[in-house]
Parts: sequence; structure tokens; C-alpha cells
Amino acid sequence: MVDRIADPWGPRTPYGPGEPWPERVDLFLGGGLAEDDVDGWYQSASILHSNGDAMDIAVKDGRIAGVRGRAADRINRGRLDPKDLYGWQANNSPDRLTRPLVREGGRLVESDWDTAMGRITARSRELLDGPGGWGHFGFYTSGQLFLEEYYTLGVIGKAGIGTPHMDGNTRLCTATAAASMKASFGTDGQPGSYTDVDHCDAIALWGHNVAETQTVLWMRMLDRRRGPNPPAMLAVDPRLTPVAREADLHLAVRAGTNLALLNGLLREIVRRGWYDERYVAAHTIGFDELCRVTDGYPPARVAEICDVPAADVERAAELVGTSGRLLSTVLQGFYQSNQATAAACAVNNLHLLRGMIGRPGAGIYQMNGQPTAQNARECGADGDLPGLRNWDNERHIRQLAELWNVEPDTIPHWAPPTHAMQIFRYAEQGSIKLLWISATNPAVSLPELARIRRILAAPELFVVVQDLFLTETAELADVVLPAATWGEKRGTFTSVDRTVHLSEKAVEPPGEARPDLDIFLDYARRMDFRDRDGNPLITWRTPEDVFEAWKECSRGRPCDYTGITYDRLRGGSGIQWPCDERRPEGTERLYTDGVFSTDPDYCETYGHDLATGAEFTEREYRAREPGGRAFLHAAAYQPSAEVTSDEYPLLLTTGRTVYQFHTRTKTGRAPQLNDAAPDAWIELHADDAARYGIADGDLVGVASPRGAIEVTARIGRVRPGVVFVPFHYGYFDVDPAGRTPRAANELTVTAWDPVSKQPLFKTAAVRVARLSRNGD
Ligand SMILES: Nc1nc2c(c(=O)[nH]1)N[C@H]1C(S)=C(S)[C@@H](COP(=O)(O)OP(=O)(O)OC[C@H]3O[C@@H](n4cnc5c(=O)[nH]c(N)nc54)[C@H](O)[C@@H]3O)O[C@H]1N2
Ligand SMILES: Nc1nc2c(c(=O)[nH]1)N[C@H]1C(S)=C(S)[C@@H](COP(=O)(O)OP(=O)(O)OC[C@H]3O[C@@H](n4cnc5c(=O)[nH]c(N)nc54)[C@H](O)[C@@H]3O)O[C@H]1N2
Ligand SMILES: [Mo]
Repeated sequence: MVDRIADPWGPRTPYGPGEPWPERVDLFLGGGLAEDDVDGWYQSASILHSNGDAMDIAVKDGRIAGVRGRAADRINRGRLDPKDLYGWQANNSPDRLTRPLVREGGRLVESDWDTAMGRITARSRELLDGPGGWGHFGFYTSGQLFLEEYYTLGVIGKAGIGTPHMDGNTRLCTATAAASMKASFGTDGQPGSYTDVDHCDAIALWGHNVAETQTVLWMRMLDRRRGPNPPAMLAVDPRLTPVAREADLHLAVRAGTNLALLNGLLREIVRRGWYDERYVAAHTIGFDELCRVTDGYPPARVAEICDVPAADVERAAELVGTSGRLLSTVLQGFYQSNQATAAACAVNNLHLLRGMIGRPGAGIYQMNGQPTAQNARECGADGDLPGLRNWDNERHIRQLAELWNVEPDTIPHWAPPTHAMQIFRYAEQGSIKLLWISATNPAVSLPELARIRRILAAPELFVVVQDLFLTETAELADVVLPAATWGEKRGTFTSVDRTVHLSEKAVEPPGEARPDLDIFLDYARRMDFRDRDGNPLITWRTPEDVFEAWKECSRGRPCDYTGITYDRLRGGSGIQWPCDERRPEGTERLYTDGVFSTDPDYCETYGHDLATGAEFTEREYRAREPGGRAFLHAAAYQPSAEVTSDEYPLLLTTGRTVYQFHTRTKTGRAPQLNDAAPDAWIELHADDAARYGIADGDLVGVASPRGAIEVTARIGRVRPGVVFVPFHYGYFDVDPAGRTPRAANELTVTAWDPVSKQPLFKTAAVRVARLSRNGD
């Protein structure tokens, strides 16, 4: 067995353009088991990133014992990444929550389901029946539950309680992906397909460290790079990531300057005539305005703003401007950075200008991060409406009201759904009095943690936390509900390229832990939510019942699931939505005919001004007569919300390592992964390190206007003036007495993109100082 800690990508299987990606089946079994020793295999896919790596779960003596990649699946053809291979061990961790906890005399004590749910229901009833009603409820969910769970939660929130205050941690993750696709194409929905890697002749990675974060997708790219006629590669990232090292051209831009770069590239493409005039005329609106805005970004100006050589800007323009089949991927280096939506839309502009959309190899991945982020968006558990409907479109609201048999006015639609950062602000100000947090750990993952802890700890706020472990967030809860997770419950979820997978229940959850679906259904039953005829609002019992109900909600919408059944998802490969009567095998690429989802009766948004976030009305939108054309959006570059100063002279950016997942509740409990990256660090450029007298391995204090942390120095891997800290490390496995702060989010700033409302985790100002020498 290869050591996938030392070599996360495993051996190469090179292939040429247009050829199928060869199979390679990866396997890891714990406890020295062989494949023949396994009692049973259960179909699933990875829950530790958005790629959708299909796998079978091995069961031995009623416990998960390993995983094996599924060769038949279109996504990974058998491959698994280090987290896929080792992460399942967290399921078996002895410190799983097995009973509900309730706060008594200031302490969390073990309880039973009746008591815990009774407390939640009592508080809910009191609030809902009192003055202010639905306004006191906030739901903060995840990108890691199943489709069936989100849809149920969405119906509870929107038709049961009627609150607009529901969002997911997807706000931190893929809100910009959704916002940019809505803005450019009319609705959410990834235009491309992973098979675009098989066909492309250039790959541009915009703020995406795919090698460490969608590791199997990177294997596919590497296999093309090692085969005949390999694609060229461009990386835009302030750090020297594995992607940047592999790329033919690396633009190590100053963090927070993406839009200036893109404006410059678009200008070159227009000026050099590398755009597709016919496509632009037939299928887009906004070309003249785009030219007017981007004209102000000649290479020399871009070079100055981004601090990269002007010649490299021109080379990058040529690489993306002259390729025959360009594939772009966009992720957190854009989404969590300055002017996120405008920058992500600029990548869409690039593809629209060049007609690089809707055909093999010409793909855009406005990526997801979390495994089920796509479903949170589709099902309306995250500040979108179910079925990618438009909150501002009365007809869309009426469709939902019919489906759920409630009055249209029950469904909140007088303002956009409340985004996560605003939900926490309402909790801070006291208008939200009950905050239900499921499958996310905001006490580590939200910006400005001292503030988040203060909000969650306030006695006036009743906090429910639904998790597998006693996380930093759960420790602050009033009621903690023990959840079952992947492998212990059934459900579906959808990868970046719209591939739907079924995940089977392989084992029983530990102790009294329950699937999140059962918890939500129990709440609905206890709250006795009714439809307008007085019948129970929610009648389904099983995941498959919910899936069937969801299919009706998705009918006729971009994410049409009506042609998919649980049975069709069993045995072979996942299926790409839309999948319906007309397209029973699913749909590989969207917009193949150049007709976009921008019809006013169909689109998911009436749009925003990208610079200010101001919303357009239906009337304004109609006046533009999009008629199925895509929007070219233009915006001028503006500096970030927080820039460096004498006091805080360095730019902090944050992100991930290949070995850890988020706040490490799972990967921190898998020995191979934990040992590979057990503690936090800071990356500094050698020049900056020398200036502050810092050597490799020294303990460094990092401070921002909001907090301070202590982490170990790693010299190199990042451009001058920028430092990087991984955000994975809270304090759950640090000596609780010591609790030296090391979470990147002690430092980050409470600020967000005006359109997507995604927080700016990638730009804050900090100062550094050596605390002690390596080994002292
Ligand atoms: N191993 C691992 N894989 C994961 C996850 C994980 O936690 N661990 N999480 C999953 C999730 S939910 C997500 S969202 C994805 C995230 O996947 P990625 O977006 O690939 O991960 P990040 O490390 O957050 O950010 C990517 C890169 O952005 C760069 N960057 C920072 N600031 C800027 C900037 O201003 N401009 C540009 N161009 N680049 C910048 C960083 O240096 C970093 O290398 O990963 C998914 N996969
Ligand atoms: N500074 C900085 N901060 C960031 C980022 C960054 O790049 N930099 N990235 C942001 C991004 S993109 C993301 S996605 C977030 C991630 O941030 P979080 O969502 O807070 O991170 P996780 O550790 O994945 O938290 C998921 C929680 O759900 C629990 N869980 C897992 N499965 C289940 C289940 O089936 N049911 C239930 N009930 N619970 C379950 C886990 O134990 C864990 O506690 O962090 C964001 N924060
Ligand atoms: Mo994410």
C-alpha cells in the first residue's frame, strides 16, 4: 500500500486529450484487514470536500473498517484522497456524543431526548406565540448534511416558522459561486463537467489550491499533464502551492487584488482580438460597458496593483486568450477575498467573451468546497429558496405555497433571506433569541472569534448545537443534540459538477445519536406545524420519502431531479442534474446552445450592482431584456476593507492543508492525518522573516486589531508582504488549561462581499513578532 501521507496524489495514470480517464482503485482498511475479511460494502461518496469521490464503505463486526474507491463512477474512477482514505476513523472515535446534553446550573449535563427536545420546543413555542414571533428564530446550518435534511429544514423554517433568518456555513464557502453564476447566467448551476479536464488544452486556477483541496480532481489534471498534448496551466495565488509549482505560469498576486488582474486580462483579450465577436453579439449583454471599465487596466497598472511583472500579465492573457479549450476553476482565493463576486464574474466574463462555455473542454467550475454545499443552495437551507427560485418573484413564491399547501405570505419573501453574518449580528443585538446550529463549528470557523464566543455565550441567546462531538461551539450551547453522520444514515448529495450520489447507511450510530433528518422531523412533530387545511405540514418519514417530495419541488427548475430515483443511483455511477423525462441520463454540460437562464420568469435573481450590492427590481431587470443572453458584469477595482498600516504591516491570508478538514473534528481524530499536520503555523517570505528576525521553527506571535495567536514559523511558500495561517486549529485537543490561542480566526475581520455576503477570510492586516527561538 502506498503511503498517501507522503504522496497524497499516488501514482500517475497518464492519458491524452479526449481519452477516458483510466481507472485506479484506491483502498484503505484499518486493523490489518484484507478485502476478503470485510462483512459488507455500502455505497457512498466522500463527505470531506465537494469533489464527490465515490467509494464503498467496508463494514466489519458492525463498525466501519475502511473504504474503497468506486471504479465505475464518473467522478473519480476509483481514486481516493488522503482524507477519503483515513477520515472515516473519526466515526469510531470513543468521544462521539452519544446522549443529548442540557445546561444545568451553568454546566452541560447528560440528559435524554425527551428532555432536550422538550426544552427546545418549549422555548420555540414561547417565542413563536409571543410578540415578534418568527423574528426571534435563527438557523445556521451546513454544507455537510444531506439533501433530504436540508429540504426538511428549509420547509420547517420557511413554511413552519416562517423566518427569513436561515443560512448555512455555505455563506463562508460557496455563496460567491452561487452569486456569480446567478449574476452571469441567471441561476446557480455549474456550467461545466469534470470531463472537461479530459478535453481542455489550458487550465486556469483562480485562487484555487486544487492539489490540496480537491485532490482527486488534481490527479485528473496531473494525469493529463503527464500524457500526450498536455494542457497549459496558469495559477493565480499569492502562495507557492503545489498547483503554483506545477503551473507553466504562476502569478503570485498581492492578496485582495484579483479584480484588477482580471480586468487587465479582459482588456488584453479584447484589444488583441482574442474574443469571439459572434458569440458575444448573440449570447451576451454588457460588452460596451465591460470594455469601458476594463480599459483602465493596462498591464503596467495591473502590475503595480497586483505586484507582479507586467510581462507576466501579458503572458497570462495570451495563455487564457489563445487556448482552444479553456477550463477555469475558481475558489476561495477569489470567493473569500476582496470584491469576491465581481472577481468571480470576471472569470465568467472571460469565458463568455471567448465563447468558452457549454462544449467539451471549455468549462467553468465556480467551485463548491463542502461536500453538500450544492444541496444546501438547491434546497433553500442557506439563504436561497428551494429549487433555485427567486425570493423576489411572486410566481415562484406561489409555486412553493402550492407545493406545501400554505399561504404565500407565510413564506418569507419581503426581503432577501438573512445572510449568516447578519444572523450573528441579530443574535448579538438580541433580536434573535434562539439560534439552532447544525453541523458547523462557528466558534472556530467564523471571523473575529472573540466576538463570536461572546455572542454564543450570552445568557439571553438560547443556543442549540447538533454535532458529533463536543466542539468549541457545542461547549457554549444550551442544548447539545448528538447526531449520526455519514455511514450511519442514508441520503443523497451533489458534487461540484452536478453529479448526484446516494450514500447508504452502513452501520448504526453510536449510543442514542440520531440522523439529523430524524431530529428535524421530531421537532416538526413536536411543534405541530400545520398546512392551510390543518393537516400536518410535513408527512414524510424516511429519506426516500423526502427525496420524492423534493423531486416535485425541483420540477421544471434548473436542478430538475425528477428523473432520478434512489434505485437509479445504486450500483453504477452518480447522475448529473438536470435529469428528467427529456434527459433521463442526466446532463453533462449546461448552456450548450448558448441560451442562459436569464429569462425574468425563470431567473434566480434580478441582480445587483456589483460594486455596492444594491439590488435591482424586477422592472429594472425586465427593461434590460436579457432574453436568454448572459450578463457581462464590469466593476472597477477597489482596495480591500482592511489594508496594511505601520502598526499592522503584513497582509494575512488563511486557508487549508491537504491533511486537515476545517476545524478538524474528523481529521483530527484520524491518526495518520492528525500526525501529518498536528498544529498550526505561519508561512512568511524569507525577506519578511529576516526583517523580523524570525527563523524556521520559531514561535511567532501574530496580532491583528482583533486578537492574537501563537504559532510556529515556516519560511517560504508565500509572496513578500503576505503571511498565511491555516484556519483548522481550534483548541479542542490543546491542553484545556493552557488554551494558547492559535485559530486564524482570532485575527480575521468582520467584513463581507457586498453581493454574495461572503466574509473576507483572505485579507486582514497583522503584525508579527518572535516569541521564542526554535526549541527554546
Ligand atoms: N484538505 C482539505 N480539502 C478541502 C477542505 C479542507 O478543509 N481541507 N475544505 C473544502 C472546502 S469547504 C473548501 S471551501 C475548499 C477550499 O479550497 P481552496 O479554495 O483551494 O482552499 P484555500 O486554502 O482556502 O484557498 C485557496 C488558495 O487561495 C489563496 N489565496 C489567498 N488569498 C488570495 C487572493 O487574494 N487571491 C488569490 N488569487 N488567491 C488567494 C491561498 O493562498 C490558497 O492557496 O476545500 C475543500 N477541500
Ligand atoms: N480563516 C478562515 N476561516 C474559514 C475559512 C478559511 O479559508 N479561512 N473557510 C471557511 C469555509 S470555506 C468553510 S466551509 C467553513 C467550515 O467551517 P465549519 O463548518 O465550522 O467546519 P467543520 O469543522 O467542517 O464543522 C462541521 C461540524 O459539523 C459536524 N458534523 C459533521 N458531520 C455531521 C453530521 O452529519 N451531522 C451533524 N449534525 N454534524 C456533523 C462536525 O463534527 C463539525 O463540528 O470555514 C470557513 N472559515
Ligand atoms: Mo468551504
